Amino acid sequence: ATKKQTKPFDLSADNLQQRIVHHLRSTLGTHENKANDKAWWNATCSAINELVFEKLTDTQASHSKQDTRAVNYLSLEFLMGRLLSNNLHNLELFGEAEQALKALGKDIYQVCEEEPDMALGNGGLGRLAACYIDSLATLGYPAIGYGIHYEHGLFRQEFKDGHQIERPDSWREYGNPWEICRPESVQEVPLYGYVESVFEDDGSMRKVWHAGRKLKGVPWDIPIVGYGAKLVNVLRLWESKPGEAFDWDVFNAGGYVDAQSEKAQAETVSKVLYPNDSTEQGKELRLIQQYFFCACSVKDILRRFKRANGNNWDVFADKVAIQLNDTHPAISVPELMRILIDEEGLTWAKAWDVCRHTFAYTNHTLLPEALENWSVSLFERVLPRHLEIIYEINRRFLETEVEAKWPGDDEMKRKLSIIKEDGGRMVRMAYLSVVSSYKVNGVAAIHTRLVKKDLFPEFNELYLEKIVNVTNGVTPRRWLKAANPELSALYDKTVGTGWPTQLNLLKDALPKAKDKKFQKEFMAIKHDNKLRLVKEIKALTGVDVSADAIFDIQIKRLHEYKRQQLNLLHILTLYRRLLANPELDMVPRVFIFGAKAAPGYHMAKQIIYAINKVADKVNNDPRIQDKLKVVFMPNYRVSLAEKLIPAADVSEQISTAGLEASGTGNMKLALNGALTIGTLDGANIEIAEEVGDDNIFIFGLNVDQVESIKRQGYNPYDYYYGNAELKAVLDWLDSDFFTPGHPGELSDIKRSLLEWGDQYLCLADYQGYCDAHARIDVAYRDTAKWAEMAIINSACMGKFNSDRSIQDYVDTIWHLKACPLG
Ligand code: 26V
Repeated sequence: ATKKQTKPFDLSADNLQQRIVHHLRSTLGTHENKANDKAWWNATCSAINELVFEKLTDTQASHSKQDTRAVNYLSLEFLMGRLLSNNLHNLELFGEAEQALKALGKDIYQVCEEEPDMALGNGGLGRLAACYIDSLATLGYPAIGYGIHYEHGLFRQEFKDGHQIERPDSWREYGNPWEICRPESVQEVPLYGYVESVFEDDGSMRKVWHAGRKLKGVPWDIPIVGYGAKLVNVLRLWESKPGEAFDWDVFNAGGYVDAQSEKAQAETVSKVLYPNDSTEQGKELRLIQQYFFCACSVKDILRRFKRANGNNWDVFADKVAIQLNDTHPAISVPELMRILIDEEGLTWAKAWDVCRHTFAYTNHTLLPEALENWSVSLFERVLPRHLEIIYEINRRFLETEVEAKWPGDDEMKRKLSIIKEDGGRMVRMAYLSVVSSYKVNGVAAIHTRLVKKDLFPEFNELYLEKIVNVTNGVTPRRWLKAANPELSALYDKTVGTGWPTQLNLLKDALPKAKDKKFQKEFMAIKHDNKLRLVKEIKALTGVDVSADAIFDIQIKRLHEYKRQQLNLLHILTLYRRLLANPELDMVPRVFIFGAKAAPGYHMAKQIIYAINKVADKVNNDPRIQDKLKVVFMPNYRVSLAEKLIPAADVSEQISTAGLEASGTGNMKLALNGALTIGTLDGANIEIAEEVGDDNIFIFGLNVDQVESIKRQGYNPYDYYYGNAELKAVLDWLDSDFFTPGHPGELSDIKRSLLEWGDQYLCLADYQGYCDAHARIDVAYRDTAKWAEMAIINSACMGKFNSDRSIQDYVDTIWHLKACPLG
């Protein structure tokens, strides 16, 4: 028998109840008789904060004493979602809080619903950062997350006549109980201006950057409680303000209004999260955002380093690791170089050595349009000194490293140059990141293979061992324990309560996969979760669906490469078959979508519109006897994912092979007992390895086949004319069947799949995809077999615990020592 672990806080429900009431009265100035749910939420958060901040202080004291290497996770995005229920679970106080609130006449789930999502991210990359800071704290590693304190997170999505419209998201309009401002750690950020060369008496030369403007970075700290609360780390988010005294003269000259507009300009920098997650637009404000938060973070890191180590730069990299979450924070490399050389007086060689042992870079995408290239002229205007430094990094890289490896090869120098010369001069941020980092990683095995083979083949030759794989993971605390309490309780009962940290323990349930009683329990939980979702669907969309249907779910950003349009083609195929034969024997299906489109991404918005229009028609067509329903849930976000994922039977992971770097939704869905229909792409491949080929519905072209079909010259018309059903559904989109009186409204989708070349090979994969869905229909009828497969999927997800990912980062990249509180 294992020893009962002690809880982080020995707090009774009674005690917690008193604390909540205390905060309701004294922090919020209200009273039990008149408090609304929002106030109860706020009071509960405050009661929890009291406990958490104590541990935060302890953690910081213990860090500065032990002074071991810490990782600084730099990311433009942290998609945190809600914090209350997560923090309660991590503090192992959820039960007590539930009881306390119940005694006060409140339902904890309803209270948690009051919390706005912290939607400071677009999708996979931002949510990954959130899972990783949870795991870092859980494993007791010293870590800080650095990001931007956006006033507005990702836009709120509404549908109007089926079209997406974007509304501002104001997650902290009336304050946020989790964050604390740290005015004592404000940083100053220079921008624009010019560089002066100052010649010293000894003949040496020094560069001085005279900034044209200064911003102020104000840090807001959010405590990150790991599971079991071994320590409390912090997420530090920077808010931009006008620099000290910068509007003083204008102000004194009676320019109060002008001063206000300068103030507004400065505050614009952290105003809003860019809602694109694939196209680089080269916007000045985005570059300033990146530099602003990198400059604040690097200065913050240096301040802490100096406090402990003075100017002993020899040990810098022993104390500091900086992880670049994609290239977005890559400007922190020339920023650190600038400070070390221009302000600390280090030689170039020494400063470069420091950087090369400090930075590591994670690549999250191979899509060429998502690779960041900044125009040299923009750089020159905004960050003149950084451009000089990048030139010098590039010169030395080409003249020493490239020259040594490929002597006299000018073509190679042109190819690997950090500055792209043809078609407008650009800074290639990915090359800058690879050259400056001591490790570069991809996020799933296949992705890393392609990063080496297709994205950075020469760098991979030049720097052996630099590119490594760390397969993504997700936190089982949020994505199973908190999101699926019933299944969690079943696992507690079956494999013990250690699984939230040791997710491999779920495997102990495998012997029960064929057990009828266990299957019944497992599927009854799924059914309960589906019933809850049925209500949510009704409330959000007005559509009635039955929990007896297969819930087939595709939730992710809307992107042509993720192929929501392929899902739609299959739905149209089923609809057509049903219209031809209303008695068709099929298991009823509900196709559920959740997806936001980048506001400027026309085709993505067209696909949303088409799905909504098809849904209108299908859901109101009595001929098909409810065998088919289509639901597009508006405003997909973390808190909605937490409701959808536990209710899924089928998980759609259908990207064109080679284009989805990893995917993480695929892991969350399988963990909650959904079966994957997917291509051999990203982490799907590793999921298939874990669950076995018989427990996953794989279809379509693999990476090699995609490559070869593209090489041969892909012709979508071959598939169009060669497949009568495919032709019929595509032609259907040209009619006004789904948009009565407005023919052609959905034609762009057909055009993109035929005339515009079907870049993502939907038509090539169409038949395989339909066949895989037919196999699902057959499999679902065998309820025992389906239950067994669902159990196997869930129980085999141990590998995809983000704690495992973080341990991989620690072992291969960061080399940290765990420092749990005593
Ligand atoms: C890219 C860009 C391009 C420039 C404009 C602003 C912007 C903002 C975000 C991004 C990120 C795109 C990369 C991304 O989210 N990749 C996803 O990363 C996940 C975590 O590794 C992975 O599971 C997904 O497969 C991958 O698409």
